[in-house]
Amino acid sequence: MRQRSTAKRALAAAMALALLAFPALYGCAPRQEAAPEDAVLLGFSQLGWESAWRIGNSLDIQEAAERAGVQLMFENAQQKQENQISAIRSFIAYQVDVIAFAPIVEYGWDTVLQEAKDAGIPVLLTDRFIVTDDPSLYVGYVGADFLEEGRKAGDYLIEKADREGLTDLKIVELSGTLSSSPMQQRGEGFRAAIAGDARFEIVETMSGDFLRSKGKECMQILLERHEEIDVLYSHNDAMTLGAIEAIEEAGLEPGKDIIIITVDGEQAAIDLLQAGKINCVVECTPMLGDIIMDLAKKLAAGEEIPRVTNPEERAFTEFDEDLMDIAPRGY
Ligand code: GYE
Repeated sequence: MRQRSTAKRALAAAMALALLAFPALYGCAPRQEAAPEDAVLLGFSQLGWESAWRIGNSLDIQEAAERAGVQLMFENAQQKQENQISAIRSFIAYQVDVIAFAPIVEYGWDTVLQEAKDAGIPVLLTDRFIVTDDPSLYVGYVGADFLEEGRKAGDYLIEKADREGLTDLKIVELSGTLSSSPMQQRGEGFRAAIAGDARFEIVETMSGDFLRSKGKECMQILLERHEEIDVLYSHNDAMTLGAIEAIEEAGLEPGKDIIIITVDGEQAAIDLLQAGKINCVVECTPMLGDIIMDLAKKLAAGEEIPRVTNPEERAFTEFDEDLMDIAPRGY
């Protein structure tokens, strides 16, 4: 680990105070206790606050840092790539031991990541992926396998159609933030699963930016535009919750008139699955904090880490025998 300066400590303390000034954003005030002098200093750039998933992810990272005795500089970019780039630059200026960030979109990181590399600071991608010609710009990725999530969504739909003898299913897709890796890969994995099966047709895809409000707006437009919608495939629960409001306001029954498939697995979606208003929830866990802290410590000690770390994830569906026994989700 590199030498820690007093300036770094002062900044980390100032940032902890800044977090305390906005407790509403976190749901509760994060506790930041004095870390030992040799603690690993981790700069983390979170992309925003768009969903319960994201809030759960931020809280988990802060709590895991405390548990692990890692000193965390946590910056929230309010949904703007340029804010993430500035945050990474400030982490470089303060010579943190490790930088981790959740890239809002796939492209546009090479310059700032080259700066981190030149400064000798390892960068860990968390939650979302980037596209770059130079894979040496980051040391690893920890987060979900979004292609697999999309495939699970498609596999559920095939099972549903097989069991109930359904054909000619018109699908609308609510996609996440344009050019983000979960948006790209959840779409791709789903298409790969249903490819070549004449029972399914995606009639329109619209981006709801992973936001509940936009999910509702998009669904209202889709319901007006299409006479027949049999399936909604939504890239996250927040958009799904908004879309369900639109479906109910249109006098339709979600889960029955329209088959609903969603990704994330936040408590509100599991509740609706149990109530029969959602048919399939593909899990994507935001609880990445402990893995991130473990990897950050290894990187700070100069150890190798795996290139990719995917947490275990499953899908919950209306066909599960243990549907009513799902443990509280915590997000
Ligand atoms: O599915 C969504 C969030 O990047 C996996 O971002 C994450 C996604 C998650 O806004 O709810």
